Amino acid sequence: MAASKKIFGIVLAGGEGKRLMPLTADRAKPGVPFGGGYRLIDFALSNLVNSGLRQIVVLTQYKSHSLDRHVSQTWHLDGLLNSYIASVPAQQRLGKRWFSGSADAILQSLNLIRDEKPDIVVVVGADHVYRMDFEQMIQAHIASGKGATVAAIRQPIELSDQFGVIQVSPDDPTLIDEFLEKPKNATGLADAPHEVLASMGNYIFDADQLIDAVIRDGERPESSHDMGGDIIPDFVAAGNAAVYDLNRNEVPGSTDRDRYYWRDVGTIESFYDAHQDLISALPVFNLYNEKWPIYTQQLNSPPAKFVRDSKGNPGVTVESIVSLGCLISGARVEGSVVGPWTTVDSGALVQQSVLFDRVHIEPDAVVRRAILDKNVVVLAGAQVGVDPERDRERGFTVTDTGITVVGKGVRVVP
Ligand code: ADQ
Repeated sequence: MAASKKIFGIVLAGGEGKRLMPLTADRAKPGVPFGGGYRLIDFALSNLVNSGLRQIVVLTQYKSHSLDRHVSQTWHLDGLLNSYIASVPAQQRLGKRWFSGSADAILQSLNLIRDEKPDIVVVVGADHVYRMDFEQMIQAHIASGKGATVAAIRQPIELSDQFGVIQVSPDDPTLIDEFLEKPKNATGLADAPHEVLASMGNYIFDADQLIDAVIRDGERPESSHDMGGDIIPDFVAAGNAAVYDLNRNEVPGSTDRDRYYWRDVGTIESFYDAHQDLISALPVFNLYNEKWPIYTQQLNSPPAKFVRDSKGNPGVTVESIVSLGCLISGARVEGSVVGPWTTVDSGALVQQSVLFDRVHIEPDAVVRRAILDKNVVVLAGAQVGVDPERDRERGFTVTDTGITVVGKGVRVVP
């Protein structure tokens, strides 16, 4: 860890995640299951812990119960040397109000920073799938001499309105000249007109400067109290913000395919696509990198099992991830991610789908290009994801690209 500097980590986990509905109807976005047994927040926390951080707070507020439970049950460090990961719900320390934005979440949590007196604060979002060594970014931050450093990655220009878009100085490619939060019209990069340099929503600050910035921001009634919308533009206006390109980051054990992988999984489409990235033989994002593990709760569950049904039909699964506790009996699962304790029965077919935990697919059911939340039951002979119009009529969410999403506990009838 950056020699002798004291580092404190803040995970912003209070967003509503409206664009992931109905998956966020009952849980905060960082608590949404991902890739079988993981939750989205596991990626940010694994990156921080693998980077050597040992004092981390997770700021939550919106429907945070299952997220809080996951963090407290899974993410305990050993307690030596004052190591901890603490989930801290909004506490209304500055009056009877919730966090009005991500900067306000930090303002309302300043006591946590002041208690530790860190030199440097790492602030990260909680809803991205990626690997990143923050230690290398901290070194770059210290070398830059700036008060803030923003992690960045190139993205297609048509996605500009979803990201903070960075222009670097022509004289110094590490200095941010302009930062526009989610611009409608962005200018492409000089060497790649169809790309922009997008903020990853991960920042490093000199602790004192972050504290001053959020206090100043709290005094501005016109501010939206947002890290990307207000705090970072402030540092940029003062010529005090550096950029750190993910391309400079070397994560141990990364493959050529997943070295610079980063996905914002804030929409159903991107959430679905990120699952597809996991499952091929040469995955675009490799969960099996033991040098930079992605940690999650260790379930006390039996292994997945694949058996023939009573008619002798085999349970067959290809290009898929199947979690602990699953039973695939005389059914076929293709190109799918199957969460813990899910069953797929005789004659059923599951294709290019994402099943959360404890989903039950009864005999002869068909599930195609669908995301099924926890405890969904697809009754015998029922179909989902096969006829988008019918799925819409039944009240399921169907995206423009034809992905059907079925909310928690729904029984899908034939
Ligand atoms: P968004 O992800 O759209 O853009 P936001 O909705 O503020 O920004 O979410 C950022 C993180 O803060 C998420 O982890 C979210 O859970 C959390 N958060 C949001 N509101 C919060 C609140 N009131 N209290 C606590 N936590 C809260 C951001 C940046 C962009 C950048 C993209 C990258 O603003 O500049 O490009 O991330 O995806």
